[in-house]
Amino acid sequence: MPQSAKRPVVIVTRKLPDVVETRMRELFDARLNLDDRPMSQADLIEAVKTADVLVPTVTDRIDRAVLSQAAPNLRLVANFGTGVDNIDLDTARNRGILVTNTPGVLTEDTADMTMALILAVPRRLAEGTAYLKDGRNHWSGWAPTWMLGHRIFGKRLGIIGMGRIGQAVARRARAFGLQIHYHNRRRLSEEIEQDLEATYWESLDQMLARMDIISVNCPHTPATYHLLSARRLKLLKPTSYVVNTARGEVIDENELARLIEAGAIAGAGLDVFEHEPAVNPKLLASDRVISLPHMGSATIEGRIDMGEKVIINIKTFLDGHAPPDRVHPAMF
Ligand code: 8YV
Repeated sequence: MPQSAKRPVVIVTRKLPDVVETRMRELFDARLNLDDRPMSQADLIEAVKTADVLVPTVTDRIDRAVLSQAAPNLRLVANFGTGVDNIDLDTARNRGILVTNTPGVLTEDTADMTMALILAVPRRLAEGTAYLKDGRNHWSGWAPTWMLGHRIFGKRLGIIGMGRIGQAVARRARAFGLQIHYHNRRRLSEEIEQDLEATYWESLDQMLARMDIISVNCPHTPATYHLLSARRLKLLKPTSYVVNTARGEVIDENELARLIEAGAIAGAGLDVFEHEPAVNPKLLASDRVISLPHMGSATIEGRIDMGEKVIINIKTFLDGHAPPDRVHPAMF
């Protein structure tokens, strides 16, 4: 029998960096998506009928309808990404399908992007560059009261979700002179709090009412869906900014857009949206919002590291060991 016939079938839903695809081809019967056409739900159902391992991304909805069609040979869903809100984890667990993700390798890149937005929105970077690029404008030169933004040094940053990425944001923000505040399901150890000079708020409501900048860094789970609800967004100061590099679903996006338009929130830096790839037109139209197309982990290095993690998870699993990044650690 040719070697490829015995090799496990690994279906990868999107185009990955060449070096990752090459390695996958060496190790597995890798079915790649070289033209990067996003898969439909029907394509995903076909894939789970054939695959031993599925490698989806945030753009694939691996829901109950898909997982319930999986053939018994599908034993692992090795997500290319840290967030696993694209996967119905309960159905996967009930069907004995292991799910892994790629934590850790995109922490610094995502924190950099968060910090970039924390700087860019109050200092109006997008407006400045758009002004110069627009041929209809004739810049007459520097003026003392033009393009004024707000200082971030000394302001209060409230981080929602103080996991790896939240803490990496806190480290950067301290270097820029921001005061670090946070809300998290669990309070951090005293040692980490002291190290980050971070103040814990058990009450998210109370924290929101007192911050100058809010950064969303928690995962999207049923418990965090619309955590920043219409009611909570109204607690923010009119001078405050909201930055989100986590998941759009954590914020009531319509209400955020409405409050920015009404001047009840000063602006936002958003890398993620509630109904991606759709973006609320009010947000796109606003000068006070910087919108990015989900670029938080978009570095060549990061995407190669993510691919490497996916390969390690698949390989250890196929070799009969517990893959390192099990979403349900007890499952193996
Ligand atoms: C990834 C992300 O690029 O890993 C995550 O959770 O949000 C992104 O940075 C994307 O999810 C890949 O599937």
